[in-house]
Amino acid sequence: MIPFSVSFDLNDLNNFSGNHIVRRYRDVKNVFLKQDPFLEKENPIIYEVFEVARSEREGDLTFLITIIYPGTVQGEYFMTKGHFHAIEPTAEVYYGLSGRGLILCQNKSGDFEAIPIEKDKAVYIPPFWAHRSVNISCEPLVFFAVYPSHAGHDYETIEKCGFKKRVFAQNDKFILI
Ligand code: M6P
Ligand code: ZN
Repeated sequence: MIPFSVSFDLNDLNNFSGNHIVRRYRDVKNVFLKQDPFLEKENPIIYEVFEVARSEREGDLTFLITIIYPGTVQGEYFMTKGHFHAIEPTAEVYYGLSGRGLILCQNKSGDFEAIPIEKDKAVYIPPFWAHRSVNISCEPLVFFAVYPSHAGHDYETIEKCGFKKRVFAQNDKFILI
């Protein structure tokens, strides 16, 4: 690989040349506690990822921006599916660009942390911790992320046991339940 740069111009992501991953309500509805007939019908985009992944080789890095739209499913804030890395001893760094959110982190011993993210805040997710991002604001939550290209995504493990806490809206604030 040779050095390169890419543009993440948020006003012009139509011309983005990497992987564009779009998750709509019906793709991710199972991660929410309740279901919503209106969202089922409209099937809006809950979040999307613009990822630059040119290699899966150990030593390379994959980077991306994620946009999680504002909203709730019956009061539970829009969020990502969440995953462990398939190659577990691999970390990840997020850097907040706009909006406000929580990064839910959980390891296989059951330890749980909810780390706030917002513009200009960096979050470190150590190896062995599953991670899920939640938008707790009324604007899109946008962040940059970078992780080792060979890490892979393991969705099944966390899907089976679930995260210990869910994030709900209550009186314009968030609560962890
Ligand atoms: C973050 C990163 C990505 C991930 C994305 C969506 O930006 O961790 O690797 O793909 O969130 O999360 P998920 O894959 O759990 O749906
Ligand atoms: Zn990850």
